[in-house]
Parts: sequence; structure tokens; C-alpha cells
Amino acid sequence: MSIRKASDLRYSDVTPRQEYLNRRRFLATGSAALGALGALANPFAARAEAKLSGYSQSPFSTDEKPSPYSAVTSYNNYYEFGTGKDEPVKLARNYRTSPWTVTIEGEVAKPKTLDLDAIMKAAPLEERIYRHRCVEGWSFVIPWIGFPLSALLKHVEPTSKAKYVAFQSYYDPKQMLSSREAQIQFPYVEGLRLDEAMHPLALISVGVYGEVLPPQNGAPLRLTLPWKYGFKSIKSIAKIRLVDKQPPTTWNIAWAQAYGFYSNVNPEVDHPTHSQAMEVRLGAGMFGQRMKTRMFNGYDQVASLYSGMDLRKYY
Ligand SMILES: Nc1nc2c(c(=O)[nH]1)N[C@H]1C(S)=C(S)[C@@H](COP(=O)(O)O)O[C@H]1N2
Ligand SMILES: [Mo]
Repeated sequence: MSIRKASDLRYSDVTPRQEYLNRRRFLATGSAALGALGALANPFAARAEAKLSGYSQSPFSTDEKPSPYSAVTSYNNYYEFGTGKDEPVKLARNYRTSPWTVTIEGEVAKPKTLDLDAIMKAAPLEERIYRHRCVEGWSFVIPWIGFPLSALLKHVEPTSKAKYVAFQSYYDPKQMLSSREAQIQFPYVEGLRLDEAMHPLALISVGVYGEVLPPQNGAPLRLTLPWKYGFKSIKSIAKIRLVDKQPPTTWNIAWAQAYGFYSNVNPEVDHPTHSQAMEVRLGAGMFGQRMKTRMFNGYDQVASLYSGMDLRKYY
């Protein structure tokens, strides 16, 4: 594959190679079985082999050591593809994420449906190495590639009525679990206050470890919000809607006392089943490394977004 600048990258250039080959074989023969055979023959079909290039390094990156690629891409929460950590890497293997469109609508002057070529060109790509803290008490350090969510939102020009941003994941009951099986509502939905969404730390990720996102990490694009618990970072985004009221969110619907709308990382507010004071950094050493959890996961620069709010109440 030729390496080009991000500005003239087409998404078809960065589709995982095996997926691309499978699709071409499928188109050539009209046989789904042959396509599936191609994927089976290559046990690493889900590994995104397509390198991204032309991205800059972000000053927001931590200098902590990134977690191993193998851990970050095989230990996942992605309930649409299974409720076990080891399931998404297997069950999302043949998840087709090309072609793809994202609709951005609601309280905006210029609603848009963007394909992935347009998404990739929405803003210059940056690598950002962020801490990732799951509400369950484990954490990673992950080198994402993406661009600020604010850049995407500016393209559609939010109106003065826009106060919140609602996100919706892609959902296909034919290749994903039912809500009954997963015990959470699908399509997966999340939300942010508009000023949180416009914060420079809020990232749309399209890649990780220098490559396009693998399916289990939320291909082809997902949110990455390092100061909030991981479940706020919604995967595989299909729809974005600017709205005037606080939108419903999937985990809040499932258990409101445990999963608030804000869900900023806070070592002083316990989950109903466990303390949030400590976390285990997975992939560090044989058993992971136990460490203290920090307010806002250490991203103090977001604190002004919440001044005047009682963070014990608005958890
Ligand atoms: N659509 C969707 N997005 C999701 C989830 C999910 O189940 N479905 N899980 C969330 C949770 S709990 C976490 S910790 C992160 C995990 O992201 P990662 O697998 O890339 O580490 O994705 C979040 N985004
Ligand atoms: Mo999570």
C-alpha cells in the first residue's frame, strides 16, 4: 500500500487489507462462502493491517508507556459483540465497516451525511496517547489516532438551541447480540453537554497503534474521552444529533445509580459494587500494576467545565 498524506487519504485505501480482499472476492464470484473462507484461512483477518500516515504528535499525550497492542485489541468491552472481554475480538472479526456513513443532524445550520473519506478529511490527524479508565477498575494507556470532536461539530454549525450532543452506535441485530442477550439497550447511545464535546481533549478516533481501528475497538470511528469512564467513549458511531435536552444514555438506562450522565473519573465516588479509589493497569507486568485513580483520570484541564457542580451528586 502506498503511503500518502492524510489529506488525500481515501478510506478505501485504509480498509483492513483482508476485508478488502474478501469483499473483492465476494464481488467477483457472488459467493459469500468464498469470502468467509478467505477470512477463515487467515486467523489474523481482524487485525487492521492498514497503516495510517501523515499524523502529527499531540501535546496532550501522556509519556506513560503504551499498553501492549495485544492486550488493548483482545480485552474489550463491546457488548454488541459479546459481554465477555475475549468475545469482541472473535465475534466482530467479519464486521464490515466500509462503506460507512455518519449522519450529523438536529440543532445545526448544516446537517450532513459524511462518508469515511469525508470524515478522514474533517481535520488533520493526530496521535494522542491517552489513559483509559474503565468503570470496572482496570486501565490501559492507548495510542489513538484521530482529531478533535469539535472540528467535526464545527462543520455542521450548531445553532444556539444546541445544548447537548447525542451519539448512536451502529446496530445490526443480524450480526450482533440482542438487547435481551446483552442486558443493555441497543442501539448503544451516549451523550455529552455541548461544552464538554467542544473541549480539546474530546477526540474522534479512527486509528490506534498507527493503524486503522480494528472492529473490536470501535471501527471505523469512535469517541475517546479520557477524563470519563470508558463506557462514555461510544464505539462505531453512525449518528450524531445536536439537541436541546440531556439525551438518554445506555448504561444510565440500565442502572442509573451506578452510571450517571457525566461519569467523570472520580476516585471519591464509589460504584455501588466497588470502590473507585484504585485501578489495575493491565498489560503492565505479569499481573498488571495497581495504582491510585486520579480525579478526571489525571486530566485536570477539564475541571472548569464542572465548576459550581457538586461532583458527588452529578456523578
Ligand atoms: N457501542 C459500544 N461502545 C462502547 C461499549 C459497548 O459495549 N458498545 N463499551 C464501552 C466500554 S465499557 C469501554 S471500557 C470502552 C472500551 O474500549 P476499548 O475496547 O477500545 O478499550 O468502550 C466503550 N464503548
Ligand atoms: Mo468500561
